Amino acid sequence: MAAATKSTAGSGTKSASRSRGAAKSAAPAIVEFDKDQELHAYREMLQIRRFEEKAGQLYGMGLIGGFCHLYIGQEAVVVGMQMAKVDGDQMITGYRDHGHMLAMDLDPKGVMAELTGRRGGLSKGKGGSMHMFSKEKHFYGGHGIVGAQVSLGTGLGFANKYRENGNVAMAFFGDGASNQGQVYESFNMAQLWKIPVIYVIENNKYGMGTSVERSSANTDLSQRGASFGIPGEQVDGMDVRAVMAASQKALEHCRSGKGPYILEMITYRYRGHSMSDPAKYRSKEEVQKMRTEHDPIEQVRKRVLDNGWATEDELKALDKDVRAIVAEAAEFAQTDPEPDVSELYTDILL
Ligand SMILES: Cc1ncc(C[n+]2csc(CCOP(=O)(O)OP(=O)(O)O)c2C)c(N)n1
Ligand SMILES: [Mg+2]
Repeated sequence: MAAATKSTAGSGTKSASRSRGAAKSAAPAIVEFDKDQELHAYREMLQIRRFEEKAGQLYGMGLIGGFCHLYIGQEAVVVGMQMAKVDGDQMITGYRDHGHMLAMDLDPKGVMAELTGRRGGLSKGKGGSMHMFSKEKHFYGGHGIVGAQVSLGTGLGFANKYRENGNVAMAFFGDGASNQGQVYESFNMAQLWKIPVIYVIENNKYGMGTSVERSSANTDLSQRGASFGIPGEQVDGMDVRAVMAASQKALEHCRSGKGPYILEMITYRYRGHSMSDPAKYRSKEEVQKMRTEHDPIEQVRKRVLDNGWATEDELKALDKDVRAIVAEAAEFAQTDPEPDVSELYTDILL
């Protein structure tokens, strides 16, 4: 039996399938991945990890201005959801957005060049880390205002319903953002109008330097929709299989016209809130424990090797491939020119 059904990530006291409250939905049984799925998940998560490591390096070299929030540790959340969605389903998130963009198939060169403010960046070098979009790939940002994407994501879901296109919007936000007022205005409307939107709460245990326990009266965030009758469940967000299984169930719920769904992904960020965070609010041991016992990529790697689906050498070659893609992106992000001065007054609302 897969370990993922037995434990949630980290040292939290909650279990992935514990039931409480009227709207609590039972977690689906773990779906074992086949070889292709494991290797796909491995590659996608590794690409995000290597991209973020490189972004951290470029930031350290002074090549990235402004904010930069890394997604390292949380990769399974977005990759598991990507594996469950269908074409046309939208994603929208906050400022910790690089992983979502890579999972939505946005060009790593375009993302990295946006971080360094170059003209080949996805927002022509004028948006930076927190502000990138792609209508073509159904990615709607990249938002710096905590919680803003929840209302906007509800609007994306409303558009799906209005257009009868069968798609579902996925609005990602953090444990800190889950205490924002506009989240509940959105919940009310979404349930009232049966809007196809999944509220994905990425509970990485901290909002900046404040732990969930210090900021939230009820730390079972999956139940935040209970008073509206929105079903929700906690998911082991470090296990990509658990994420995919829960996402499939939630997507099916929304697509069949039953309205919104809440998925609380129990996850963890290894790095500070942003690059300027000394992270004094948690111990090194806590971070190390998550890395060694719950790492989303290591879990897949171990299963792949145990099943004999790839050798160490083959995984090394895959890592080399991924590193080459990231190196190319970093090279482009350092050599592409900055935007022309004439761009200063374009793409803005006056
Ligand atoms: C409306 C608003 N209030 C405060 C901030 C400052 N701020 C930026 S990130 C953040 C913490 C959010 O934490 P969480 O939602 O848990 O997301 P995480 O950073 O952990 O991914 C705060 C308070 C902001 N950007 N917008
Ligand atoms: Mg958080």
